[in-house]
Amino acid sequence: MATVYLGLGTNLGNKQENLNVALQQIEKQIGKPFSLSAFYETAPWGFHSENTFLNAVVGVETSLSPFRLLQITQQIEKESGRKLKSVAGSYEDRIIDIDLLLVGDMTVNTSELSLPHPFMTERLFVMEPLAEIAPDLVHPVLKIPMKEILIQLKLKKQV
Ligand code: PH2
Ligand code: MG
Ligand code: MG
Repeated sequence: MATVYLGLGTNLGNKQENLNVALQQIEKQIGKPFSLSAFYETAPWGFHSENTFLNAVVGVETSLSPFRLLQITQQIEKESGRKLKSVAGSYEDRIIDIDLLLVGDMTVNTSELSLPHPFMTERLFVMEPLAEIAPDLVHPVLKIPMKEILIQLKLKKQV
């Protein structure tokens, strides 16, 4: 079994509902969440859009492999009606995005999947909910607890 943290984001339609539908599917297809953050309203990061995001992080225990998890989360995105994946490095509005942040302390570096998520420590919309539910969880590569990474990120954003 591995402890998995998934990042959820939506900035189209009924965002609350989109997160709830994704969470139901995660419970059905991956495992029962042991922890769920609050839903955070956040400004679009890395692209321009008039639609603010609702972001959350959920923790799940599962024996599924990282690649199986990727397949399942992409299938849930598709079934929720997500049309566009980011093309050539530019982001798009989306009904639901489910990102694999951490799968235990596994590291994966392939073209389809990188673990830990390579940008998670740069993004307040990930680190805020993650540090809420797992403040003492140590990042498997940086070896720093999430609450510390969040403090450092907030300081960096002030500069
Ligand atoms: N996801 C992105 C790019 N930018 N900004 C916010 N606020 N929330 C997101 O979930 C998000 C984003 C890429 O997936
Ligand atoms: Mg994403
Ligand atoms: Mg994604």
